[in-house]
Amino acid sequence: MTKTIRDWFASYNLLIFDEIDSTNDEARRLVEEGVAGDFIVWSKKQLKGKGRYGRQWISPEGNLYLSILLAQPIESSLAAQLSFVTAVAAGEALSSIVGADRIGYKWPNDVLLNGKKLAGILLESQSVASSTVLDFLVIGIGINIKNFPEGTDYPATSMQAEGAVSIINDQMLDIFMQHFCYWRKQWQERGFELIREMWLERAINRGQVITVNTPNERLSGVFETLQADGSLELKLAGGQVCKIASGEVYF
Ligand code: BT5
Repeated sequence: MTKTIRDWFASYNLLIFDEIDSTNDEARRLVEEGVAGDFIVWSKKQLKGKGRYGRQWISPEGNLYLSILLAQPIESSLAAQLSFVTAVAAGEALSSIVGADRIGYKWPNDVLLNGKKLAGILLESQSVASSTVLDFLVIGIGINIKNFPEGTDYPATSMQAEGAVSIINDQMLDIFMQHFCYWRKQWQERGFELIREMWLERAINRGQVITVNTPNERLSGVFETLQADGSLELKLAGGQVCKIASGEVYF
């Protein structure tokens, strides 16, 4: 393991691994071991990369696997917004490489390239029971640069497969982190509305009928908008408006 500090984000320590089980798990372990302040765990590959709901994130060498540990206490109600800050940062970073019209967002946490899943985001946090403030937040992001898995529920892709062949892992890290720092600052200074608008501009299938599997039920309706707390607003056939906090979208 080596440790460096990049000049463009001097406030983050960068911890680099050749391989690790999961960068999110390593970030959490490092906090438990007493590492203080914001830091980044970057690994060339993951042996047990994680998606949401205990799913697997397939993580061979050649892609970007990164977790950002934010150490400042944050209101739990604001944490979901950071998932969208991260998606917008990734979307803007990727747009600067592949062109803006090829990038889309799929609620809640996917960045798409040419309509296929290129990147996923996983937020994990810890708080004292009953507290509304999180002790820390881990923002994990995986971006497929060279490889992508076949046969996933939602079609996947990589930058290389879509023709962006010249980018390499550490360039992508640089570009993503520059955008993350910028959009995090925008969010801190101006609030969520700008991020929400940026996300909605590239949200795919807005205004169309979509199906959402929530932990309790399966709902179909028109994808109306993204609410201020990050939930999806769906208008059902009978006109009833539903607010969905977590789930899986199908088109
Ligand atoms: C996500 O979950 O999309 C969040 C993925 C977060 C990964 C990062 S990598 C760095 C950090 N460390 C970790 O351990 N995780 C984070 P979800 O929405 O649940 O999507 C998971 C689903 O996407 C899987 O069930 C597969 O169908 C599909 N999938 C798995 N690996 C993929 C990949 N490399 N590219 C595209 N789709 C993939």
